[in-house]
Amino acid sequence: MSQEYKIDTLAIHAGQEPDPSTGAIMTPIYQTSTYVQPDVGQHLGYEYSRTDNPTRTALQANLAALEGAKHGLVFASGLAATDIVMRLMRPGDHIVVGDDVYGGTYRMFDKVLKHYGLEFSYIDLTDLDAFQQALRPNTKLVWLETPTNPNLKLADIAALSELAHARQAQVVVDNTFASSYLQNPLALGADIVLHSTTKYLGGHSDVVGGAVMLNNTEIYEQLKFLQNAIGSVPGPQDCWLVLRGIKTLAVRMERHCRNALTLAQWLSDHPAVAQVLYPGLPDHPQHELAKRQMRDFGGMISIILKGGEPAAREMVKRTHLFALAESLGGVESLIEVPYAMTHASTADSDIAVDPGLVRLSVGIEHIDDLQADLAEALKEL
Ligand code: P1T
Repeated sequence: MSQEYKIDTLAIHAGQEPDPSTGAIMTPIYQTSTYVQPDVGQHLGYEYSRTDNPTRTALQANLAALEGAKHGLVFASGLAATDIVMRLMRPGDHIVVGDDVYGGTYRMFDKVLKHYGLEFSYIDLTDLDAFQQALRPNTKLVWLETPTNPNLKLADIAALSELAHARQAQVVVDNTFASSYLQNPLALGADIVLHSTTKYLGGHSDVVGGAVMLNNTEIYEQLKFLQNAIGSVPGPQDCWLVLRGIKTLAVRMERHCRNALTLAQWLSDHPAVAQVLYPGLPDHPQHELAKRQMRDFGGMISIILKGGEPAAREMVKRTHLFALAESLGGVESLIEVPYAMTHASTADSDIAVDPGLVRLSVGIEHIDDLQADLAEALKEL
């Protein structure tokens, strides 16, 4: 499919030709584990579904197109994708990580991979001097989220990539919070883009998945080898759900962004709210970077309540439309307290999450209903 098409069009069509045997416009769910071979050593393109499956092939091509990448690979979850990328590392390698990442990412690095001889430094990547000082001769990888989960800090992908490349380190951007619709890190100089497709790409809170997109064919071959060798692949039905979700990515993201900006502005004036963290607000420390680096400001808002942790825990019990749940990026609004939920594993670490921080995944419901729900929950807090 032509890379000239806009992302809205690619989302619907890339990687998906009508099925040649029936004309079915939707990519079939190839619910098969294996494929008949005409003779020993011959096959019709597929041998075994851990290695490849046509529904997965379609999703991988679609995701690559969304990031303007040559290659895409999908995995059973966002963390499975993270695990595969980290298997490019060798004992003794050093990885610089943003000091604000998903709690599960931190947990994998600190509780699993550290024991395999990898060294991690957690750095505030909004500070380019601190970043440069953190680079060591054995730094092989820079791992960043932007916007970050849950503090919504932004990292300058182009500047960090330039500095990292000067020291022969590769840059991985976890693009989950922005989605491919709002930000394309490879075009800004990053080497690998990673997504939890569970979030905006899937978009309907009905599937768990992960993806990696990149241009470097040599690294792609290594990752593809690992995908098959390790086996953390998604099934065809899960791939199909993500493909289906992506078709409406553009329209969903536009509504997520519009709703979130309206709520962020309104929350900024609310007496119970000490601080609103949203890149679309002019007082966000990286607002100018957000305007340069992102197409729009996203659907995630974090707020810090004046009443601290007790107020945060009370608020999330009171909402009706905003469901108290982990995860994000679905059409329905969610609310949570990262300190006690998604980021509980970062307690006593270099990752600082305010106990009074409430994270909102703003859905695509009507803005009036969402605002009324929050207004009611914040009353006299
Ligand atoms: O849940 P999984 O599909 O394995 O994705 C992990 C992951 C990776 N990167 C980011 C930025 C994420 O936010 C996540 C998952 N996050 C949540 C479940 C959450 O509620 O924050």
